[in-house]
Amino acid sequence: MDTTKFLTQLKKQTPNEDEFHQAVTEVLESIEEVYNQNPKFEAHKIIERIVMPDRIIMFRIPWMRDNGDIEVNQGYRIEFNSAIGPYKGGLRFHPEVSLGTFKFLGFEQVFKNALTTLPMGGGKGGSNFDPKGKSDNEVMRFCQSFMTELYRHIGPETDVPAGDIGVGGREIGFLYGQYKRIVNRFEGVLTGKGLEWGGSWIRKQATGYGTVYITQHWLKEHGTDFKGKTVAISGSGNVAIYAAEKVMELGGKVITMSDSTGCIVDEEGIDLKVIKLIKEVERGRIKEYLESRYNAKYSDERNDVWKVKCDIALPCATQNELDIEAAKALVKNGVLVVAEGANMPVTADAVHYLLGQKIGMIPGKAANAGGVAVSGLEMTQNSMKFKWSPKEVDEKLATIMENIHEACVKYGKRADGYVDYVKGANVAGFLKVANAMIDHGLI
Ligand code: NDP
Ligand code: 2IT
Repeated sequence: MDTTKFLTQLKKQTPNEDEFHQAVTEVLESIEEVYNQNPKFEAHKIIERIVMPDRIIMFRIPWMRDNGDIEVNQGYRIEFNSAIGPYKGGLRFHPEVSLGTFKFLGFEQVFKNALTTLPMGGGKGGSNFDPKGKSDNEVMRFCQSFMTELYRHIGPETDVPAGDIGVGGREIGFLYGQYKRIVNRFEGVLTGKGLEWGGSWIRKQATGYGTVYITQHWLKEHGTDFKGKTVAISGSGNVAIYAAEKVMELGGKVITMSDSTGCIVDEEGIDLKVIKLIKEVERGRIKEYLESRYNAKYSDERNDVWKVKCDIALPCATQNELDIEAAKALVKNGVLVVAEGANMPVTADAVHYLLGQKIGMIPGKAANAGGVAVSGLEMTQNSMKFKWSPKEVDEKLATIMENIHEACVKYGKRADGYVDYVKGANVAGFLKVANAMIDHGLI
C-alpha cells in the first residue's frame, strides 16, 4: 500500500474533512506493516472499502422556539460499517460539527467497537443544534423533530444510537419517547436510557470509569498505581466527571477540570460534588466552582489544564484539544501517561511527540471504549429482557478494559519493550473488521 498516494487521493475525493483525514491517517500509519504482510487485504481492496461509509444520511430538522420562531438544523447519521454487528455509536449535538466531524467519529467507532469484543458495527450522528441556552421544551421539540426523520433508518438490529457531546439522559429520553410513539414498540433502539425504562446500570459512568481502568493497567505494567498520583482532566461533562470519580476512588488527586469557556485548578483536589451540582443539575459554567471553593483558581484559557504539574493526563472534552505545546509542557512536568477519554483529543503531532518520548499514550478507541462497551451490554440486557446488577456490569466493564489493554500490548509491543498503544489498538481493531469484511464477500 502506498499510504501517501492513498491519502492524497482521499483528500481530493473528500475535501474539507480534515478531522476525518486525521483519523484515517493515524489508522493507515499503524496498520501499514500488517497490511503489507497480508496480500489478501490489498486483493480485497479493504482500505478503499473501509474508509468509505456504508451510507450517509443527512436530513432537515425544523423545530419551534418557545417564542414561536422557527429554527432549522442539519441532521446526520453516518452508518459506517456493519461487518461485525449493527451500526452503533453516539449522537452529538454541538454547533461546530460538520460532515467531516461525524465521519471521523464514525470511522473511529468502527475500530473501537471491534476492540470491545462485542458484536457492534460503527456509526455516528447528530446535529449542529446547540442545546446550551435552550429550554427543556425547546430541546424536547428539537429531539422529536430529529427522531421523526431518524426513526426510519434505525432499529435494535440495524443501528443503535446513544449519547455523546450535548446528548445525555435528558436528550435520550426525548428521542426514545418519540421513537416509541412512532413505531409503537418498546425496544432497545437507543442506549444510555433511564434506569427505569431499559437503561443499564453503570452506563452513565462507563466511559470515565473505563478510561481509568485501562490507565490502571498501564500503571500496573509500570509497577505503580493511582495512589497519590496527581491527575489533570479536561472537560466537565459525562466522561470527565466519572473519570474524576474513579481516579479519586483509587486514591488519585484530580487538580484541574475545564469546559469550553475556561478551566479551574484546585491544588487541594477537585470537589466533585460541586462540579456535579454545577454541571449535572444547574447546567452552569465551570467558573461557578470558585463560588464554593475560594482557594481554587480560574483561567479563561481552557487549555491551561495541560500546564499544571501532573503524573497523568486524561483529556475528556473534545477533539484536538491537546496540541504539541501542551504535550511538551506535560512532558516537561513529568507526565507518565496520557489516556484519551475523549475522541481524538490529542493532535497528530502531539501523539507522535508523546510516542517519541516513550510516554504512555492510550488512544481514544481503546481508552474510551468502556462507554460503548456498556452500551453493548445494555443491548444484551434489552434483548434478554433482564437487568444485571451494578456490580455485574462494572465487573464486565473491567474485564473488557483489561482485554482491550491486552490487545494493545499484543499488537503494539516494540522490540525495545515500549508499547505503542496507538498501533496496538488500530491493528487489533482493523484485523477483526477486515477479516469479517473478507468473510462476507464483495459487498
Ligand atoms: P458532554 O457534553 O457531557 O461534555 C463535554 C465536555 O467537553 C464539556 O465540559 C464541554 O464544555 C467540553 N467541550 C465540548 N466541546 C468543546 C469544545 N469544542 N471546546 C472545548 N470544550 C468542549 O460530552 P461527553 O463527556 O459525553 O463527551 C466528551 C468526549 O468524550 C467527546 O469527545 C466524546 O466524543 C467522547 N466520548 C463520549 C462517550 C460517552 O459515553 N459519552 C463515549 C466515548 C467517548 P461546554 O459544556 O462548555 O461545552
Ligand atoms: O464515542 C463513543 O463511543 C460514544 N459516544 C458512545 C457510543 C455508544 O453507542 O454508547
